[in-house]
Amino acid sequence: MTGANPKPGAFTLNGVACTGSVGGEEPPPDPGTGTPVGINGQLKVCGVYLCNQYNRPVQLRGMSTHGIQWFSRCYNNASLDALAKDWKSDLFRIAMYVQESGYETDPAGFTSRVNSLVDMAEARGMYALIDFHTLTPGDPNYNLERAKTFFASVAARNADKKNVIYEIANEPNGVSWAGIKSYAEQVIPVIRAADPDAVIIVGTRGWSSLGVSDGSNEAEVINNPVNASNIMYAFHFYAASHKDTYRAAVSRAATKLPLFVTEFGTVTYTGGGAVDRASSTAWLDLLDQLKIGYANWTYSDADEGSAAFKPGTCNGTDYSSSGVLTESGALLKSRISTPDAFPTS
Ligand code: IDC
Repeated sequence: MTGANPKPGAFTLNGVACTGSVGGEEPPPDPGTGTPVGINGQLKVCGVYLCNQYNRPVQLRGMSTHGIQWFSRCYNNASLDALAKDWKSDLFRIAMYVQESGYETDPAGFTSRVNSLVDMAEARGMYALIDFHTLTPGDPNYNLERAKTFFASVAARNADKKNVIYEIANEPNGVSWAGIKSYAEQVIPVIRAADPDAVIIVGTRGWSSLGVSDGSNEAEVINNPVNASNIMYAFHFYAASHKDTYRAAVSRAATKLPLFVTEFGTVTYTGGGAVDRASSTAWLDLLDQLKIGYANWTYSDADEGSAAFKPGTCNGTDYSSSGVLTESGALLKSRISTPDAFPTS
């Protein structure tokens, strides 16, 4: 289903190209003509931007799960409905830890859980960011074989979908950029072999700080980029910990590198503490100005300042009223739910 390649049943509604079912195949769930995926279709990298099916830059704004091994109960039809309809989220990041009781303990089970969350996002017209959430150990090469197995499977299974973005290493740490680049150049071809047109996001040195948290900077990536096309680089920040120095690096890097903030928090890098409203607002204003997409940590009821919901929310069915939101959740909902104005020609 692409605008450039109409199929039987294609039609246009409110200026948006749509298709009905394709003969002989199961029709994909109708994401709705006004949804982020319905409007933007298959994404691609153009220059330093993420672009939609009309080759126009788009900024995707959304939320990240907490570790799905711990907060599975937070991801259900009611919570995903709230994210799509009330938050008007463009994006749902699926944080699949590899260690800490994650993927390595049950590869088949976690692969299947990720796929079902991809489907739940697709049914609501949201992009799904599949996050291979490496964290400890920080060298992604430790998980190279697991990454190849996992991505071969999810890329084959989701190849025909338009809503999938792959994030191959959450936060490399204690590893050189050369080591990360080597990992990326081995994992990307595995994804491309199965799903040639999807956007892939590569983590950067120093917990995806473009090297800044390791005393380096974006030059190491600009001077030695990953040898692959249609890729972006991840940048992460925690607003109470990472301020002007980091914002300056992003401002410089954004003129040279396609960046995606696949994770950030309004609090400190521990995931806890108070919301830093001033720094969070400065960051979000900068990302809006640069059209850099983002996913906030976390769409969960974890008992920590970064969580969007108050503890216990996921034991119930109400994800919509203002009373279930934390300060961070209220701030993010107010930012994410504003109109996108995605270009449609
Ligand atoms: C944190 C969680 C916390 C958990 C910890 C260890 O919020 O509940 O105990 O991980 O798994 C990151 C990581 C992300 C961290 C988050 C906050 O990507 O996994 O989540 N953070 O510390 N990078 C910087 C901050």
